[in-house]
Amino acid sequence: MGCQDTKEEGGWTVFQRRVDGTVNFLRPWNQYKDGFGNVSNEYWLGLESLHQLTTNNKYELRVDMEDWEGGKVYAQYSSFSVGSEVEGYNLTVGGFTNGGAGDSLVYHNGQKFSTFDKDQDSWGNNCAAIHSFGGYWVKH
Ligand SMILES: [Ca+2]
Repeated sequence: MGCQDTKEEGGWTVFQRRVDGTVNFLRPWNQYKDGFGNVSNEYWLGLESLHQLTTNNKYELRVDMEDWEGGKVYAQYSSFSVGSEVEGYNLTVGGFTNGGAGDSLVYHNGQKFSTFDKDQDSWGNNCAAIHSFGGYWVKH
């Protein structure tokens, strides 16, 4: 991907894109830290880059989703930042606007980032490992 590249789309920096399943998102911690995938298709920017971006500038977060019939919804947050590695790359979001997608992030606000090989969720087990998703900010 050129792991540190970001793609500007209408003033937005795209840090995750999932389109067609061609990229495997079930990856270990170090790849979520550094980034992976292809910037022109499916990719993850990387936690360290997200931390640097959101530390140096104010960011909003917008999550766009489109179904197979072309229906589009989004969720938007007026503030978004990711903490340092020492802080577990914890998530901070605020100011939710519902564009039809609902709010799936406030519940996880403040949580550290977890992957199957690095359990930082606040649950007794490792949510990312048990449910076999890639990395995310998960409370439970
Ligand atoms: Ca845990």
